[in-house]
Amino acid sequence: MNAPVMQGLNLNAPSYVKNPKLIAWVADMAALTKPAAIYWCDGSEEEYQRLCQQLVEAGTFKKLNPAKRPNSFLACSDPSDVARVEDRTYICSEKKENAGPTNNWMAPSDMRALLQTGKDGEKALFDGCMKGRTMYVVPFSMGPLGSHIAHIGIELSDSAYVAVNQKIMTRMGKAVYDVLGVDGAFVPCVHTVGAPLEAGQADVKWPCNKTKYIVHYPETREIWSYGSGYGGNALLGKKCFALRIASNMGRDQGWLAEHMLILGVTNPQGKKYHVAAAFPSACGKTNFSMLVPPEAGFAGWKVTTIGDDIAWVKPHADGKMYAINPEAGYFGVAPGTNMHTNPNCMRSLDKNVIFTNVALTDDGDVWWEGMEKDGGGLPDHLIDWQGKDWTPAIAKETGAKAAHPNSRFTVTATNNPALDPEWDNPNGVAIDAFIFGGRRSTTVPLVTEARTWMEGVYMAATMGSETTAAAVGQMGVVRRDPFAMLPFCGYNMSDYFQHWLDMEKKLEESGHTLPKIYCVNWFRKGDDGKFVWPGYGDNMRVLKWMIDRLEGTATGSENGFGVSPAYAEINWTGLDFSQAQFDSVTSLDKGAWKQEFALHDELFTQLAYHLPKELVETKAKLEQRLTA
Ligand code: SAT
Ligand code: MN
Repeated sequence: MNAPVMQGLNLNAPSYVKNPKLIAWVADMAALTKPAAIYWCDGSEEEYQRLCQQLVEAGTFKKLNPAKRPNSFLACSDPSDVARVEDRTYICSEKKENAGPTNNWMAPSDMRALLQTGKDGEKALFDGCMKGRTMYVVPFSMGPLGSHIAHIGIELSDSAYVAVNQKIMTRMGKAVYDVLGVDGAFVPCVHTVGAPLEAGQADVKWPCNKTKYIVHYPETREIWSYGSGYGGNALLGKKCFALRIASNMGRDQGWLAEHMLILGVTNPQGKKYHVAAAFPSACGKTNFSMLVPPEAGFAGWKVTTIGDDIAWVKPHADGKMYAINPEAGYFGVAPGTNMHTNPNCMRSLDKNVIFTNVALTDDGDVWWEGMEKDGGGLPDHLIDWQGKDWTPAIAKETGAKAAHPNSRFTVTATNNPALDPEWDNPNGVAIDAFIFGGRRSTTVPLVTEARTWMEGVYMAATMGSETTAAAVGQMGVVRRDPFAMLPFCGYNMSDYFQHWLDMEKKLEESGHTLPKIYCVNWFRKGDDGKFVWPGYGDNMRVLKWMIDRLEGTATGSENGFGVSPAYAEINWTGLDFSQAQFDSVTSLDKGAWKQEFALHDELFTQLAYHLPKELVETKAKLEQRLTA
């Protein structure tokens, strides 16, 4: 062990950590945050068990009944710390215009004064923020270790909950240091729950702070997160690194970091395709990525998961675009998940799971809304996610949810029975199509193929979606969510559009085949307010039509917006879905589209700085076709 002693604190760096820059940074951060101890995670199974046990003793974790849910735990957060905090999330680029109008911005010098250095006698937020706690040094690789598409991060966190979740969500551990070597690059990520413990002060089971800052410095590729212990605010490899920082890397280096699942679909002849699909948080990406094709009519078809949330896509010398899933686990929404909506996911959750904010059953298992559809009905009694008694009668009277609507499971990808054999391939998988989808009760049809890359980018750029519980704020209002990246694009959104447009030229010039682009909407509602399209496994019918298009066996018909399937082109075997129902999910209503284009105008006005003029020209053409 090399053990520089600083301010009475032993840095304790293991001998296998050979990167002087990393060691110096950890020393600096320890001097700033003043933890009681530093612990270097090695990523071993033994360590995972030990930290989980520690979390049980601290009251953060409850161990679930091993007969029902082996090696699994439930964490219930502070009721104020249950989702990403978009209004507290900052992109601190040197110039405000480089963060763009869709991101919160503060000058890096001002932010550093606030977080690190202090100003005018005010103490910096990170100064002493880890007092009384252990600083965990968490080394992780986003992407298969050593893959040319992967990148390394080191997270310093005073939360053991973060350390164990990172073990599941990333390739975390000792081996990362071999890849890093003496002079390798890493993205430094500092996280604190912002709840220092004074001597003798008892801890709470979910420490956090009312004040929250989720901060990114794109130029120096740094992440600083203060005050939250939850999901995307605290597991910094995910949205902070793999999307906000990586989107900046992608722009500079000519690749794409996207909020996309990746799946493989194999036809009965054994030919396999790969698609990457973008949907906003809590709109069914995990379900789609684990889809089970309908039994009737789809014998021999197989869908396999490469990733459920994030894709890094890089052009390759063989003329194709290759995608990897930078993550190694799933942090998925629990409510609504059941044997009908996602059987593969339910099977993934049999063992070795961390649940956050779901309900506890009387026999020490977990429960969430939607599970009643698996035959058991509603349980007579539960402890809800806030620790209160829950019964069907209470729920009826007060509307109380047993599980928080954004409650989550953390589980390793290898638990997934539908895991694609190539999911860990360092070279990634070749992408044949991109899909973009929002949650729209009206207007946007079930499926449309873009005629051109340009029109595909337009569809993605103007995507809208009704908001969900994944972010703090009002639910169910339509907001524009370009590329499902609104909360995750780490630079000016219009420059991001330009990057997508530039990809076409760059790829064509270098002899690449461009993936096709599709726009989907599973969420159209009828006059009765109910979803018309059955969704889930039946989405296979739409996926198959896309494959037919790729293979050139479906003609489709032009609908002004792009190319859409004729009723007869969809395989309806086993599903009773009439032409009239089909018309109601595919119809284009001129009046609704007039209003829709007015909203596109609003978006374009907001994004006027650097907005590619081709998008405005495309809008004029589409508007002419759709509303004339
Ligand atoms: O909280 S996370 O960002 O990890 C999940 C999500 O909102 O998609
Ligand atoms: Mn997501």
